Amino acid sequence: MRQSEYIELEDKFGANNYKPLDVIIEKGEGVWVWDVDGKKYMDCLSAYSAVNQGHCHPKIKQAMLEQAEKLTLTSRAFRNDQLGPFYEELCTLTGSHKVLPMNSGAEAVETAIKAVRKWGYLVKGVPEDRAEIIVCADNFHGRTITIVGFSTDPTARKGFGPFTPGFKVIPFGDYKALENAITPDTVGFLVEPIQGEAGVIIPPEGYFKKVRGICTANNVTLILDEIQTGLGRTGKLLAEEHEGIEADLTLIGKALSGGFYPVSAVLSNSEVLGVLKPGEHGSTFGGNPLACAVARAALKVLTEEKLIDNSMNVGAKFLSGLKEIKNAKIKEVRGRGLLLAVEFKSNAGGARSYCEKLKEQGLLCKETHGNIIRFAPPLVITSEQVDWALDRIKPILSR
Ligand code: IF1
Repeated sequence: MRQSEYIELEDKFGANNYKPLDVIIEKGEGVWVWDVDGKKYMDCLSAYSAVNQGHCHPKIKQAMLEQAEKLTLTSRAFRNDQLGPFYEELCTLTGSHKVLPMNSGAEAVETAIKAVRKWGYLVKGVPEDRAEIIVCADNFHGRTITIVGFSTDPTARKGFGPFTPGFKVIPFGDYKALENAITPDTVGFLVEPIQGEAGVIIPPEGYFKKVRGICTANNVTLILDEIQTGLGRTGKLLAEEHEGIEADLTLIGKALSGGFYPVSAVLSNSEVLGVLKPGEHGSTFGGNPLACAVARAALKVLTEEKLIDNSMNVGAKFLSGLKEIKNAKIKEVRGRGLLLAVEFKSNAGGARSYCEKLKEQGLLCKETHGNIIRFAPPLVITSEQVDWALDRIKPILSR
């Protein structure tokens, strides 16, 4: 089939909720993907940071195949031999006390909301149905009704109400706003360490240290959504390490499976997740043996192959390369580890046309908010491959 025929099929039979670049990918390996005509591209999006370990990593693939031969799903009505070891390995790696496994990122967010509300009533003593959670403007935490209900993006929320009550929005990066928003009914502050969808927005230095202190002082749980920033993307295992803090609840997903399978998790100190009792929460697929086996292999690859250090080192080189680009239309170049962005001025005519030109040159990138290009290649990218990318990006972004 020709590329246009695949596109026609999608347009004819699929819901129209995406506007992808017109490239039909059929194969991937490491940082590379190939389209149905055999054209090779460097993937600079990594499925929004889900394939940090690179496409079709052989060790994760092996774990998946071996587990699929043996057992895939038991439900949580019975136990399975992968869940306990997965819990232990994940807790040891992240220094957590307890894990609650789910599937998508949005489910991890929903789980955290339920857990901190319950904690608020049982432990903090908030009166029933009064719990409040504070979130940030320009957040992105997923697509469920509750989550889009506290989004500030009109496209994400308009037409989907009525929404779940109990959320309060404050500006990102402003710890005084957090201090002022907290009431005796506040049970949690849900925030991304770096706002991804908003355009790789890095908060002011010291923000999270202040936030941690304010949450502790007011008996408010700090919930860090590390679904995009976690698992090496920013040059640390978790982005919270950049500020030397620890969240009460940490949400991970995406790269927890290296892109093979939807696996997410809520990590916590025992007090918060400890409030959930049998029957109060769950999922048919959450914690299934196939997911656990894949996630165990995905975590092992991250550490064994030193992908987190690579993200830090190669990311710094990528960032300084992008900063060398001279173009009056560029407003800012920023990033941490391999989560990088180039923001164009609002009158620059948008970022989409740059993404189209980069595609012609063999690089797949995605614009966000019209005027920002995000560069987030798999963490297996080598220094030479960064040179290859910069050789192509520089001339195009200089125009
Ligand atoms: C799509 C964005 C990235 C996330 C954070 C939770 C979730 C996400 C911080 C939900 C998901 C995805 C979803 C994807 C696009 C993508 C995205 F541009 F929309 F913001 F990565 F930057 N928390 N982000 O980034 O996880 O339920 O999707 O597993 O197409 O909607 P999910």
